Amino acid sequence: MGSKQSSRRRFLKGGAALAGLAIGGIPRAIAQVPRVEKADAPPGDSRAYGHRSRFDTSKRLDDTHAPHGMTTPIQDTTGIITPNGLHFVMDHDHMERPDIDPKQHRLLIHGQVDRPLSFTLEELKTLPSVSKIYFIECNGNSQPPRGPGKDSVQDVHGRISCSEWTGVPLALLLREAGLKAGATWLVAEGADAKRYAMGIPLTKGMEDVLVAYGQNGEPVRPEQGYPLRLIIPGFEGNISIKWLRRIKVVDQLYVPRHQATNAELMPNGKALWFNFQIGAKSVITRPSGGQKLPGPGFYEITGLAWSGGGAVHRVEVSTDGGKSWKDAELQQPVLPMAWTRFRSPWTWNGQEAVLQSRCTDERGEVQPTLAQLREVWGINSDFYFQDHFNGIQPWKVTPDGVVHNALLLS
Ligand SMILES: Nc1nc2c(c(=O)[nH]1)N[C@H]1C(S)=C(S)[C@@H](COP(=O)(O)O)O[C@H]1N2
Ligand SMILES: [Mo]
Repeated sequence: MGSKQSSRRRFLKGGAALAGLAIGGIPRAIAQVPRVEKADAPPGDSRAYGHRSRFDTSKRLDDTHAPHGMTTPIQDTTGIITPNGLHFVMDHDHMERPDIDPKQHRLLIHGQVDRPLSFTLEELKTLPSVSKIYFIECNGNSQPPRGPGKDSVQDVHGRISCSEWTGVPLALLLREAGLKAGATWLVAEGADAKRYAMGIPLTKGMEDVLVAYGQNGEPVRPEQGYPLRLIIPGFEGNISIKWLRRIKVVDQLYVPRHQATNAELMPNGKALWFNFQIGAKSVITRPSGGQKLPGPGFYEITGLAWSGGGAVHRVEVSTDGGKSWKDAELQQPVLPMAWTRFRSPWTWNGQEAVLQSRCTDERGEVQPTLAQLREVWGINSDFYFQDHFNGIQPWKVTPDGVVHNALLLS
Protein backbone atom coordinates (compact mmCIF):
# COMPACT_ATOMS: atom_id res chain seq x y z
CA MET A 1 0.00 0.00 0.00
CA GLY A 2 2.77 2.39 1.02
CA SER A 3 4.81 1.68 -2.08
CA LYS A 4 1.71 1.98 -4.23
CA GLN A 5 0.94 5.38 -2.74
CA SER A 6 4.45 6.68 -3.15
CA SER A 7 4.70 5.45 -6.73
CA ARG A 8 1.37 7.11 -7.41
CA ARG A 9 2.62 10.34 -5.85
CA ARG A 10 5.77 10.16 -7.95
CA PHE A 11 3.69 9.76 -11.04
CA LEU A 12 1.37 12.60 -10.11
CA LYS A 13 4.42 14.80 -9.74
CA GLY A 14 5.46 13.78 -13.24
CA GLY A 15 1.94 14.57 -14.46
CA ALA A 16 2.02 18.03 -12.88
CA ALA A 17 5.33 18.77 -14.59
CA LEU A 18 3.78 17.64 -17.86
CA ALA A 19 0.92 20.05 -17.52
CA GLY A 20 3.00 23.00 -16.36
CA LEU A 21 6.30 22.72 -18.22
CA ALA A 22 5.41 20.55 -21.17
CA ILE A 23 8.66 19.27 -22.71
CA GLY A 24 10.73 19.29 -19.51
CA GLY A 25 8.32 16.98 -17.70
CA ILE A 26 7.88 14.33 -20.36
CA PRO A 27 11.06 12.23 -20.02
CA ARG A 28 10.63 12.00 -16.25
CA ALA A 29 7.07 10.75 -16.54
CA ILE A 30 7.86 8.22 -19.24
CA ALA A 31 10.90 6.93 -17.38
CA GLN A 32 8.78 6.15 -14.33
CA VAL A 33 6.01 4.22 -16.05
CA PRO A 34 7.65 0.76 -16.48
CA ARG A 35 8.82 0.65 -12.85
CA VAL A 36 5.33 1.37 -11.53
CA GLU A 37 3.75 -1.16 -13.91
CA LYS A 38 5.96 -3.96 -12.64
CA ALA A 39 5.26 -3.30 -8.98
CA ASP A 40 1.49 -2.85 -9.33
CA ALA A 41 0.53 -5.29 -12.08
CA PRO A 42 -2.28 -7.60 -10.91
CA PRO A 43 -1.68 -11.36 -11.22
CA GLY A 44 -3.08 -13.39 -14.10
CA ASP A 45 -2.63 -13.56 -17.85
CA SER A 46 -3.92 -10.16 -18.94
CA ARG A 47 -3.69 -11.10 -22.60
CA ALA A 48 -6.14 -13.98 -22.08
CA TYR A 49 -8.47 -11.94 -19.82
CA GLY A 50 -7.68 -8.25 -19.62
CA HIS A 51 -7.64 -6.04 -16.58
CA ARG A 52 -8.26 -2.35 -16.18
CA SER A 53 -5.69 0.40 -16.04
CA ARG A 54 -3.75 0.53 -12.80
CA PHE A 55 -4.73 4.21 -12.58
CA ASP A 56 -8.40 3.25 -12.29
CA THR A 57 -8.83 2.78 -8.53
CA SER A 58 -12.63 2.70 -8.38
CA LYS A 59 -13.69 -0.05 -5.98
CA ARG A 60 -16.45 -1.65 -3.97
CA LEU A 61 -16.51 -0.74 -0.28
CA ASP A 62 -17.61 -2.76 2.73
CA ASP A 63 -21.27 -2.13 3.40
CA THR A 64 -21.74 -0.29 6.70
CA HIS A 65 -25.11 -2.00 7.23
CA ALA A 66 -24.44 -5.59 6.23
CA PRO A 67 -21.42 -7.50 7.51
CA HIS A 68 -20.65 -9.24 4.21
CA GLY A 69 -22.10 -6.71 1.82
CA MET A 70 -20.18 -4.56 -0.64
CA THR A 71 -21.36 -1.32 -2.26
CA THR A 72 -21.06 -0.18 -5.89
CA PRO A 73 -19.11 3.07 -6.48
CA ILE A 74 -22.03 4.67 -8.33
CA GLN A 75 -20.22 8.02 -8.28
CA ASP A 76 -17.62 6.55 -10.67
CA THR A 77 -19.84 4.66 -13.14
CA THR A 78 -20.42 6.20 -16.53
CA GLY A 79 -23.55 5.50 -18.56
CA ILE A 80 -25.99 2.97 -17.13
CA ILE A 81 -24.06 -0.32 -16.90
CA THR A 82 -22.22 -1.48 -13.79
CA PRO A 83 -18.93 -3.28 -14.53
CA ASN A 84 -19.18 -6.87 -13.27
CA GLY A 85 -16.30 -6.47 -10.82
CA LEU A 86 -18.07 -3.52 -9.18
CA HIS A 87 -21.58 -5.00 -8.83
CA PHE A 88 -22.77 -4.59 -5.25
CA VAL A 89 -22.91 -7.78 -3.17
CA MET A 90 -25.44 -8.82 -0.55
CA ASP A 91 -25.11 -12.30 0.93
CA HIS A 92 -27.07 -13.65 3.87
CA ASP A 93 -25.09 -16.73 4.74
CA HIS A 94 -21.95 -14.86 5.82
CA MET A 95 -19.90 -17.93 5.00
CA GLU A 96 -18.05 -19.07 1.93
CA ARG A 97 -20.24 -18.38 -1.06
CA PRO A 98 -21.17 -21.48 -3.09
CA ASP A 99 -18.42 -22.56 -5.49
CA ILE A 100 -20.57 -24.31 -8.07
CA ASP A 101 -19.33 -26.54 -10.88
CA PRO A 102 -21.97 -25.93 -13.56
CA LYS A 103 -21.65 -29.54 -14.75
CA GLN A 104 -22.89 -30.72 -11.35
CA HIS A 105 -25.57 -28.05 -10.99
CA ARG A 106 -29.27 -28.60 -11.73
CA LEU A 107 -32.27 -26.32 -11.71
CA LEU A 108 -35.38 -28.15 -10.51
CA ILE A 109 -38.91 -26.94 -11.24
CA HIS A 110 -41.51 -28.88 -9.31
CA GLY A 111 -44.56 -28.63 -7.04
CA GLN A 112 -47.95 -27.81 -8.57
CA VAL A 113 -46.90 -28.72 -12.11
CA ASP A 114 -47.84 -31.45 -14.57
CA ARG A 115 -44.23 -32.38 -15.36
CA PRO A 116 -41.41 -31.66 -12.86
CA LEU A 117 -38.34 -30.55 -14.84
CA SER A 118 -34.63 -30.57 -14.16
CA PHE A 119 -32.16 -28.59 -16.28
CA THR A 120 -28.41 -28.42 -16.59
CA LEU A 121 -26.87 -25.09 -17.54
CA GLU A 122 -26.13 -26.41 -21.02
CA GLU A 123 -29.74 -27.51 -21.46
CA LEU A 124 -30.98 -24.07 -20.44
CA LYS A 125 -28.62 -22.50 -22.96
CA THR A 126 -30.30 -24.41 -25.80
CA LEU A 127 -33.66 -22.73 -25.01
CA PRO A 128 -34.84 -19.39 -26.45
CA SER A 129 -33.06 -16.60 -24.56
CA VAL A 130 -33.38 -12.85 -24.07
CA SER A 131 -31.00 -10.07 -22.97
CA LYS A 132 -32.45 -7.23 -20.90
CA ILE A 133 -31.00 -4.30 -19.00
CA TYR A 134 -32.35 -4.21 -15.45
CA PHE A 135 -31.26 -2.75 -12.13
CA ILE A 136 -31.06 -4.82 -8.95
CA GLU A 137 -31.58 -2.73 -5.81
CA CYS A 138 -31.40 -4.06 -2.26
CA ASN A 139 -34.49 -3.25 -0.22
CA GLY A 140 -32.12 -1.78 2.38
CA ASN A 141 -30.51 0.70 -0.02
CA SER A 142 -30.35 4.43 0.82
CA GLN A 143 -30.39 4.02 4.57
CA PRO A 144 -28.68 6.80 6.49
CA PRO A 145 -24.92 6.52 6.87
CA ARG A 146 -23.50 4.63 9.81
CA GLY A 147 -20.29 6.07 11.09
CA PRO A 148 -18.43 9.31 10.49
CA GLY A 149 -17.27 9.92 6.93
CA LYS A 150 -19.74 7.33 5.64
CA ASP A 151 -21.98 9.74 3.75
CA SER A 152 -20.75 9.34 0.19
CA VAL A 153 -23.29 8.42 -2.47
CA GLN A 154 -21.61 4.99 -2.51
CA ASP A 155 -22.06 4.42 1.23
CA VAL A 156 -25.67 5.61 1.23
CA HIS A 157 -26.98 4.56 -2.21
CA GLY A 158 -24.47 1.94 -3.41
CA ARG A 159 -26.66 -1.13 -2.88
CA ILE A 160 -27.83 -0.96 -6.48
CA SER A 161 -26.30 -1.92 -9.82
CA CYS A 162 -27.55 -2.19 -13.39
CA SER A 163 -26.51 -4.84 -15.90
CA GLU A 164 -27.50 -6.51 -19.11
CA TRP A 165 -28.78 -9.93 -18.02
CA THR A 166 -29.13 -12.85 -20.42
CA GLY A 167 -31.17 -15.94 -19.77
CA VAL A 168 -34.41 -17.82 -20.28
CA PRO A 169 -37.78 -16.28 -19.39
CA LEU A 170 -39.10 -18.12 -16.34
CA ALA A 171 -42.58 -18.13 -17.94
CA LEU A 172 -41.22 -20.39 -20.68
CA LEU A 173 -39.97 -22.94 -18.14
CA LEU A 174 -43.19 -22.80 -16.12
CA ARG A 175 -45.29 -23.31 -19.25
CA GLU A 176 -43.08 -26.22 -20.22
CA ALA A 177 -43.67 -27.75 -16.78
CA GLY A 178 -47.42 -27.06 -17.04
CA LEU A 179 -49.06 -25.15 -14.17
CA LYS A 180 -51.74 -26.98 -12.24
CA ALA A 181 -55.03 -25.24 -11.42
CA GLY A 182 -54.70 -23.39 -8.12
CA ALA A 183 -50.99 -22.55 -8.50
CA THR A 184 -50.51 -19.00 -7.12
CA TRP A 185 -47.00 -18.57 -5.70
CA LEU A 186 -43.44 -19.69 -6.28
CA VAL A 187 -40.80 -20.50 -3.71
CA ALA A 188 -37.30 -20.03 -5.15
CA GLU A 189 -34.26 -21.43 -3.37
CA GLY A 190 -30.52 -20.85 -3.70
CA ALA A 191 -27.66 -23.29 -3.17
CA ASP A 192 -26.29 -21.31 -0.17
CA ALA A 193 -25.44 -23.48 2.83
CA LYS A 194 -28.51 -22.10 4.63
CA ARG A 195 -30.78 -22.50 1.57
CA TYR A 196 -31.79 -18.86 1.17
CA ALA A 197 -35.35 -18.88 -0.20
CA MET A 198 -38.03 -16.35 -1.09
CA GLY A 199 -41.72 -16.40 -2.05
CA ILE A 200 -42.56 -14.78 -5.39
CA PRO A 201 -46.06 -14.16 -6.78
CA LEU A 202 -46.73 -16.45 -9.74
CA THR A 203 -48.19 -13.50 -11.71
CA LYS A 204 -44.76 -11.83 -11.63
CA GLY A 205 -43.07 -15.12 -12.47
CA MET A 206 -45.20 -15.39 -15.62
CA GLU A 207 -44.58 -11.74 -16.57
CA ASP A 208 -40.91 -10.80 -16.92
CA VAL A 209 -38.71 -12.84 -14.55
CA LEU A 210 -35.47 -14.20 -16.03
CA VAL A 211 -33.41 -17.26 -15.15
CA ALA A 212 -30.12 -15.57 -15.98
CA TYR A 213 -26.75 -17.10 -16.85
CA GLY A 214 -25.21 -14.04 -18.53
CA GLN A 215 -24.13 -10.72 -17.02
CA ASN A 216 -22.86 -8.00 -19.35
CA GLY A 217 -21.64 -10.43 -21.97
CA GLU A 218 -19.99 -13.02 -19.73
CA PRO A 219 -21.20 -15.66 -17.28
CA VAL A 220 -22.89 -14.36 -14.11
CA ARG A 221 -20.13 -13.69 -11.57
CA PRO A 222 -19.81 -15.98 -8.50
CA GLU A 223 -20.76 -13.04 -6.24
CA GLN A 224 -23.89 -12.55 -8.34
CA GLY A 225 -25.00 -16.21 -8.31
CA TYR A 226 -22.93 -18.25 -10.80
CA PRO A 227 -24.06 -20.22 -12.70
CA LEU A 228 -27.76 -19.24 -12.44
CA ARG A 229 -29.75 -16.53 -10.73
CA LEU A 230 -33.24 -15.08 -10.85
CA ILE A 231 -33.69 -11.52 -12.06
CA ILE A 232 -37.00 -10.08 -10.89
CA PRO A 233 -37.25 -6.72 -12.66
CA GLY A 234 -38.31 -3.72 -10.60
CA PHE A 235 -38.80 -5.71 -7.39
CA GLU A 236 -36.58 -5.46 -4.30
CA GLY A 237 -33.30 -7.27 -4.90
CA ASN A 238 -33.65 -9.74 -2.03
CA ILE A 239 -36.00 -12.02 -4.00
CA SER A 240 -33.68 -12.21 -7.05
CA ILE A 241 -32.32 -15.57 -5.84
CA LYS A 242 -28.63 -16.26 -6.55
CA TRP A 243 -27.11 -19.73 -7.12
CA LEU A 244 -30.68 -20.74 -8.10
CA ARG A 245 -31.29 -24.46 -7.64
CA ARG A 246 -35.02 -24.94 -7.15
CA ILE A 247 -38.36 -23.34 -7.91
CA LYS A 248 -41.38 -24.88 -6.29
CA VAL A 249 -44.81 -23.93 -7.62
CA VAL A 250 -47.23 -23.72 -4.70
CA ASP A 251 -50.95 -23.15 -4.19
CA GLN A 252 -50.74 -20.81 -1.22
CA LEU A 253 -48.51 -18.19 0.32
CA TYR A 254 -45.51 -19.53 2.18
CA VAL A 255 -43.18 -17.20 4.06
CA PRO A 256 -39.65 -18.57 3.96
CA ARG A 257 -37.42 -17.78 6.91
CA HIS A 258 -35.48 -14.98 5.23
CA GLN A 259 -38.69 -13.28 4.13
CA ALA A 260 -40.33 -13.36 7.55
CA THR A 261 -38.34 -10.36 8.81
CA ASN A 262 -39.19 -8.32 5.77
CA ALA A 263 -42.46 -6.65 6.77
CA GLU A 264 -42.33 -2.88 7.20
CA LEU A 265 -43.87 -1.39 10.32
CA MET A 266 -46.46 1.35 9.75
CA PRO A 267 -47.17 4.20 12.23
CA ASN A 268 -50.52 2.60 13.12
CA GLY A 269 -48.69 -0.46 14.39
CA LYS A 270 -49.64 -2.62 11.42
CA ALA A 271 -47.01 -3.94 9.05
CA LEU A 272 -46.83 -3.82 5.29
CA TRP A 273 -46.00 -7.25 3.88
CA PHE A 274 -44.79 -8.16 0.41
CA ASN A 275 -44.07 -4.58 -0.59
CA PHE A 276 -42.02 -5.76 -3.55
CA GLN A 277 -41.93 -2.89 -6.02
CA ILE A 278 -39.21 -0.24 -5.94
CA GLY A 279 -40.59 3.33 -6.09
CA ALA A 280 -39.63 6.24 -8.38
CA LYS A 281 -36.13 7.24 -7.38
CA SER A 282 -33.06 9.23 -8.41
CA VAL A 283 -29.80 10.51 -7.00
CA ILE A 284 -27.17 12.97 -8.17
CA THR A 285 -23.89 11.05 -8.34
CA ARG A 286 -21.73 14.02 -9.24
CA PRO A 287 -21.28 16.29 -7.36
CA SER A 288 -22.09 14.11 -4.35
CA GLY A 289 -21.15 13.52 -0.71
CA GLY A 290 -17.45 13.72 0.10
CA GLN A 291 -16.44 15.22 -3.27
CA LYS A 292 -14.85 18.68 -3.53
CA LEU A 293 -15.42 21.23 -6.27
CA PRO A 294 -12.11 22.93 -7.12
CA GLY A 295 -13.74 26.37 -7.47
CA PRO A 296 -16.64 28.37 -8.91
CA GLY A 297 -17.46 27.78 -12.57
CA PHE A 298 -19.17 25.32 -14.88
CA TYR A 299 -20.12 21.82 -13.77
CA GLU A 300 -22.20 19.10 -15.34
CA ILE A 301 -24.54 17.70 -12.72
CA THR A 302 -25.16 14.03 -13.46
CA GLY A 303 -26.89 11.14 -11.79
CA LEU A 304 -29.09 8.08 -12.09
CA ALA A 305 -32.85 7.59 -11.97
CA TRP A 306 -34.92 4.40 -11.90
CA SER A 307 -38.29 2.99 -10.97
CA GLY A 308 -39.65 -0.47 -10.31
CA GLY A 309 -42.92 0.69 -11.87
CA GLY A 310 -41.57 1.13 -15.41
CA ALA A 311 -39.53 3.67 -17.34
CA VAL A 312 -38.32 7.01 -16.02
CA HIS A 313 -40.47 9.73 -17.56
CA ARG A 314 -38.80 12.86 -16.20
CA VAL A 315 -35.99 13.98 -13.91
CA GLU A 316 -35.86 17.52 -12.54
CA VAL A 317 -32.84 19.06 -10.88
CA SER A 318 -32.81 21.87 -8.31
CA THR A 319 -29.68 23.79 -7.35
CA ASP A 320 -31.38 26.10 -4.85
CA GLY A 321 -32.63 23.70 -2.21
CA GLY A 322 -35.90 22.91 -4.00
CA LYS A 323 -37.15 26.48 -4.64
CA SER A 324 -36.95 25.99 -8.40
CA TRP A 325 -36.63 22.91 -10.62
CA LYS A 326 -35.36 22.44 -14.14
CA ASP A 327 -35.81 19.41 -16.43
CA ALA A 328 -32.62 17.39 -16.79
CA GLU A 329 -31.62 15.80 -20.07
CA LEU A 330 -32.34 12.05 -20.12
CA GLN A 331 -29.71 10.03 -21.92
CA GLN A 332 -30.96 7.32 -24.29
CA PRO A 333 -31.79 4.52 -23.88
CA VAL A 334 -34.55 5.08 -21.33
CA LEU A 335 -35.62 1.55 -20.44
CA PRO A 336 -38.21 0.19 -18.00
CA MET A 337 -36.74 -0.99 -14.69
CA ALA A 338 -33.24 0.07 -15.70
CA TRP A 339 -31.03 2.96 -14.73
CA THR A 340 -31.57 6.17 -16.67
CA ARG A 341 -28.63 8.57 -16.80
CA PHE A 342 -29.54 12.27 -16.45
CA ARG A 343 -27.50 15.42 -16.95
CA SER A 344 -27.96 19.10 -16.21
CA PRO A 345 -25.53 22.00 -16.76
CA TRP A 346 -24.78 24.20 -13.74
CA THR A 347 -22.59 27.21 -13.07
CA TRP A 348 -21.55 27.39 -9.44
CA ASN A 349 -21.17 30.92 -8.12
CA GLY A 350 -19.14 29.85 -5.08
CA GLN A 351 -22.03 30.35 -2.61
CA GLU A 352 -23.64 27.60 -0.54
CA ALA A 353 -25.92 25.53 -2.78
CA VAL A 354 -28.20 22.54 -2.24
CA LEU A 355 -28.44 20.16 -5.20
CA GLN A 356 -31.21 17.60 -5.58
CA SER A 357 -32.97 15.52 -8.21
CA ARG A 358 -36.57 14.36 -8.48
CA CYS A 359 -37.77 11.44 -10.61
CA THR A 360 -41.22 10.96 -12.14
CA ASP A 361 -41.88 7.55 -13.66
CA GLU A 362 -44.14 6.56 -16.54
CA ARG A 363 -47.04 5.94 -14.13
CA GLY A 364 -46.77 9.53 -12.87
CA GLU A 365 -45.31 8.50 -9.49
CA VAL A 366 -43.15 11.37 -8.23
CA GLN A 367 -40.17 10.78 -5.94
CA PRO A 368 -41.22 12.07 -2.51
CA THR A 369 -39.42 14.45 -0.16
CA LEU A 370 -38.39 13.33 3.30
CA ALA A 371 -41.35 15.31 4.72
CA GLN A 372 -43.81 13.56 2.40
CA LEU A 373 -42.45 10.17 3.38
CA ARG A 374 -42.86 11.11 7.02
CA GLU A 375 -46.54 11.86 6.44
CA VAL A 376 -47.06 8.26 5.31
CA TRP A 377 -44.64 6.49 7.60
CA GLY A 378 -45.05 8.62 10.75
CA ILE A 379 -42.78 11.07 12.51
CA ASN A 380 -40.46 8.55 14.07
CA SER A 381 -37.09 10.08 13.31
CA ASP A 382 -35.79 6.58 12.63
CA PHE A 383 -38.53 5.93 10.12
CA TYR A 384 -36.32 5.76 7.17
CA PHE A 385 -34.39 2.90 8.56
CA GLN A 386 -37.39 1.32 6.88
CA ASP A 387 -36.71 -0.49 3.68
CA HIS A 388 -37.54 1.00 0.30
CA PHE A 389 -36.42 4.53 1.15
CA ASN A 390 -36.80 6.59 -2.03
CA GLY A 391 -36.80 10.15 -0.67
CA ILE A 392 -35.15 13.03 -2.53
CA GLN A 393 -31.43 13.20 -1.69
CA PRO A 394 -30.08 16.73 -1.09
CA TRP A 395 -26.34 17.41 -1.37
CA LYS A 396 -25.09 20.67 0.18
CA VAL A 397 -22.10 22.40 -1.41
CA THR A 398 -20.41 24.72 1.08
CA PRO A 399 -18.33 27.74 -0.09
CA ASP A 400 -15.12 25.70 0.33
CA GLY A 401 -16.45 23.42 -2.44
CA VAL A 402 -16.98 20.40 -0.17
CA VAL A 403 -20.17 18.41 -0.80
CA HIS A 404 -22.09 17.15 2.26
CA ASN A 405 -25.02 14.80 2.73
CA ALA A 406 -27.84 17.19 3.69
CA LEU A 407 -30.54 14.58 4.15
CA LEU A 408 -30.15 14.50 7.91
CA LEU A 409 -29.80 18.28 8.13
CA SER A 410 -32.94 19.20 6.19
N1 LIG B 1 -29.16 -17.34 -2.73
C1 LIG B 1 -29.14 -16.05 -2.34
N2 LIG B 1 -29.74 -15.15 -3.13
C2 LIG B 1 -29.75 -13.84 -2.78
C3 LIG B 1 -29.14 -13.39 -1.57
C4 LIG B 1 -28.52 -14.37 -0.76
O1 LIG B 1 -27.95 -14.08 0.30
N3 LIG B 1 -28.53 -15.70 -1.18
N4 LIG B 1 -29.20 -12.07 -1.24
C5 LIG B 1 -30.33 -11.31 -1.82
C6 LIG B 1 -30.25 -9.86 -1.59
S1 LIG B 1 -30.71 -9.28 -0.06
C7 LIG B 1 -30.01 -8.98 -2.61
S2 LIG B 1 -30.17 -7.33 -2.39
C8 LIG B 1 -29.55 -9.46 -3.94
C9 LIG B 1 -28.18 -8.88 -4.20
O2 LIG B 1 -27.66 -9.34 -5.41
P1 LIG B 1 -26.09 -9.17 -5.65
O3 LIG B 1 -25.35 -9.69 -4.45
O4 LIG B 1 -25.81 -9.88 -6.93
O5 LIG B 1 -25.87 -7.68 -5.79
O6 LIG B 1 -29.45 -10.86 -4.00
C10 LIG B 1 -30.47 -11.56 -3.30
N5 LIG B 1 -30.37 -12.97 -3.61
MO1 LIG C 1 -31.03 -6.99 -0.11
